[in-house]
Amino acid sequence: MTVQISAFSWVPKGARGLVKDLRVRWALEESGIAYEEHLTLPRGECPDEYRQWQPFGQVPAYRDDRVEMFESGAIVLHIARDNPVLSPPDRNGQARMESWVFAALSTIEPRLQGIFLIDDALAATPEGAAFKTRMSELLANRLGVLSNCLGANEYLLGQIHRCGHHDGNRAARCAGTRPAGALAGTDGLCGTMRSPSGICTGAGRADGQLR
Ligand SMILES: N[C@@H](CCC(=O)N[C@@H](CS)C(=O)NCC(=O)O)C(=O)O
Repeated sequence: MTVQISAFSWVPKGARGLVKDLRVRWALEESGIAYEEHLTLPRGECPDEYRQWQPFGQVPAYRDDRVEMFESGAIVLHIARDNPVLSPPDRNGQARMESWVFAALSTIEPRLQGIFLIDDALAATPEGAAFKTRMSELLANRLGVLSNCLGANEYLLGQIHRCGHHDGNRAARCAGTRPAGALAGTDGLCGTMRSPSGICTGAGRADGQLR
């Protein structure tokens, strides 16, 4: 069967290009794996049968002829498994790649979410502004470490092993548009941000989602 991924049939303007099916599209595009979209509706509007596939009613969900699964990180690791474009051939390299995927999801992303979720009304209060500033500092620290690890290299691991780099790019992109100053001192990430091909190498349809 052709690989299927779920996506929302409609996304508000501010969220376009940030929806997490992008991670899966990116891995598939880089691997040259054809896929089709299963479109669904967000939150309470999603049909019950979709929850059999994604219990929280979120996107993305994924299926191929061997597995049916959800959670973007798990899906990306599944795609990367046995795939020399995304995963190093040796066990240690694979372990490093997996480490970066988890770092993206559990070390970097929560810092970003703290800023992303605070709404404008709360951010306008002194407490909200202080919280946002603190979260921006914490995010800048994480992005600084990521930038140091990236150095002058295009990828965190080797030349073509791109898993784990994705969320660094995403975090950098979001940080660039939302928490002012979070990218200070992260030259490597800024360079990647400036280069469209660096953000979305070979990902035609994923690039489409960015618009
Ligand atoms: N941890 C999940 C998070 C998925 C997620 O937050 N998806 C968002 C879109 S970016 C969503 O479906 N939001 C609607 C909702 O939570 O009801 C993953 O990485 O797959």
